[in-house]
Amino acid sequence: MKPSLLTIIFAGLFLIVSSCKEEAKEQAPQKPNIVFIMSDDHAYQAISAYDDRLITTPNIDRIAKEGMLFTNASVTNSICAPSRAVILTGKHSHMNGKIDNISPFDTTNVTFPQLLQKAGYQTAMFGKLHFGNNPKGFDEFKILPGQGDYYNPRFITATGDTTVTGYVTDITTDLTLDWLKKRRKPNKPFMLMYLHKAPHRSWMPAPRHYKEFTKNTYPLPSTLFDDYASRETTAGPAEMNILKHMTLRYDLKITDEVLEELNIKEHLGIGGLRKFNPEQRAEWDKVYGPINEAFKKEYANMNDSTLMVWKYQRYMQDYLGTIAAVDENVGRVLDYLDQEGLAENTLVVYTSDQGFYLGEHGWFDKRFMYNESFKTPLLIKWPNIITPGTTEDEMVQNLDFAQTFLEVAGVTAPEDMQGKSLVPLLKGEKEKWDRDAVYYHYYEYPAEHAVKRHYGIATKEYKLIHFYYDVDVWELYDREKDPQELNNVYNDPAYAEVVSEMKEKLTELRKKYKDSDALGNQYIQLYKDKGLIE
Ligand code: SGN
Ligand code: CA
Repeated sequence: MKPSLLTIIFAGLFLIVSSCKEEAKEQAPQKPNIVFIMSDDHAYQAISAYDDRLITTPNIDRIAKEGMLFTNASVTNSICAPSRAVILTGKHSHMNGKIDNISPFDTTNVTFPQLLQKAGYQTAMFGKLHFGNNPKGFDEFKILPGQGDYYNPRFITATGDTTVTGYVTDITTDLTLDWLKKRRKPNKPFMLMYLHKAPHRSWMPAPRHYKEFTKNTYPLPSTLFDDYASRETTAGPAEMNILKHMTLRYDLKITDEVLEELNIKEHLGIGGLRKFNPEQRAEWDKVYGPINEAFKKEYANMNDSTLMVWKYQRYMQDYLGTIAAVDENVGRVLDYLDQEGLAENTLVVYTSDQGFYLGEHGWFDKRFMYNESFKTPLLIKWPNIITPGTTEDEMVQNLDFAQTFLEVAGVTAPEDMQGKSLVPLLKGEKEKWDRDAVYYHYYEYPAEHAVKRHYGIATKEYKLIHFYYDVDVWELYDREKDPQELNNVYNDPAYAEVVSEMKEKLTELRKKYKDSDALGNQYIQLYKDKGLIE
């Protein structure tokens, strides 16, 4: 049957109208892009926007200059994979099941990238995830297996593994920029997770930073020689003291030959050095060879105190050296967003999976609810929404990211997410923010670094912690009078009322977040079932 003239006219009109609609759709303001940058173990003390005594990080600082610096951001469980699970699910560890680095992530959890992908976002992840399984809800991912390697790292992708020669921080950025340049479709919003391995142990800087950083001497933290008084059974037994537990070989790069000559025996392997190719090793030897020679000469004259200081300096040189590359590479990504005109409609976050001890209390590592590992850096820029250069001191947590990103994308968050969208704070609407306390629970014990299981509550003024399992110890800190948390005042009669108020608040918070002793015991049972404890 031949179409009538009228049908042809109607069909033509329909085409014109629908193509206009298409055009209108293309021109409609696009939803904001989200770039989530996270490093591994990056202490706020090593970001100059927070503290410029150790290092200058001009590129990371740009995010605060153009946006907001959070001075009271914390994590709910200060360890890698659990923090990532909290971020992706918007649920506390006891609810998403990822309580430690050991148990696998339960992939039946709903994560915010899955919801954004469903809502039309392009999604990509590059760098360290540390879940033992692949992320869901990503159009593309290239992730490091487990902790990954600093040099010549292998990446897992949806289509197989690939190993790239070079330095992990540079490579993670190359992969990220490659996706932004070549596979991102300009007509859709995107959510990118750009996740650095650095500055995780064993702190291997890029060759271009060897010389500069190994020359430096850093100010000693005032609590480097903490004797753990009033915290004898909690902080005391932790195995993360720089003098006692940081190794010369694996951590501080003293070679087997030197250790043998000095008759020092250590259990930890050679770590990142094993991945060097001969050229990389030669470059490393040029700078670290003389350090080894000097140590060989000085060692005989060292006592505990001078060895502690030497170790601290060596630790800082390498730890901060790795951050120099992170900062440069963050700059590359920010520059790209600026150059492409993307920055204007992109929310950029810089954070770490948790804080870290840079010699405070004599420590490295994290895990405790004490300040340096509980607090995490958080800087966010979002042009036209955040007033540039704002400092925000409200108590926010990594628990809040999922709901924040969903609100930014105009997606309704599932009811069972436990955080709070930060959007009101980003908009400067502080009156809409009513949180006065945050909750914390750490589980990975008995394990490396021997930090006991504990949960607690923090308000701006106080912190109450309960250590359990093989101890039953309560601690209370007056955060205003004792910001370094050196005096546990739990048994001080002057604080009796505070203790009882804080305990009441803690009970309420545990109820609100659905945590309990029964659940804590189930997670202990899990260790028994796995044969990790008797
Ligand atoms: C490794 C490190 C620990 C560190 C954990 C967890 N030891 O096991 O020092 O606490 O990772 O870090 S190492 O000898 O292997 O370097 S996390 O950031 O992944 O949670
Ligand atoms: Ca970490």
